[in-house]
Amino acid sequence: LSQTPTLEAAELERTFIAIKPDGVQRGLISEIIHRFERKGYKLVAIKLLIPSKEFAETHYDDLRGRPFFNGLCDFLSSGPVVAMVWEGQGVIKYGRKLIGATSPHNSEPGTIRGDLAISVGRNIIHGSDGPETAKAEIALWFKPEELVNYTSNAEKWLYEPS
Ligand code: IDP
Ligand code: MG
Repeated sequence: LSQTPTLEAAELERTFIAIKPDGVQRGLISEIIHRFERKGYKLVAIKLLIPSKEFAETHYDDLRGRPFFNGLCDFLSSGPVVAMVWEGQGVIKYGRKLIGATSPHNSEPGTIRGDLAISVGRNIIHGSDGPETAKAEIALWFKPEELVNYTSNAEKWLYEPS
């Protein structure tokens, strides 16, 4: 088994994805994971946890002061969340495409929110919105040793040799 990565280090981009309590309660965990997995992205970390209100406030720190902030943080801490890190070329930006627009009303059919959600406050999934937030959110939700480094056997079929 080759452990030589097909991707250049700079292309091994990682993003933080979370299935919110509504997605978990509605039985959409496997549906959501399936969409990232079949695209070709590699799962490098996953855990189920109930975040505290304070933790939710830290996660959504940039939204402090917005009218929906308190309700949003109450909601994120209201039940189990599936926290994940996914890796692949362009996964931060394309992960947001798979997710769809913030409001499911504006999400295209074929996207996770477009296919599976209706209201903005119950839009089932979170995804980092850029490289800086991805880095910060991965560090907030995971200890370094929880990130599993391995070469996926599929990589040589997903990427051209560099
Ligand atoms: P994003 O999840 O698409 O990145 P953000 O603007 O970062 O969207 O907002 C974080 C979350 O806050 C959204 O996913 C949504 O659940 C919630 N939210 C955003 N705007 C509103 C709103 O106008 N009303 C209620 N909830 C909102
Ligand atoms: Mg956001």
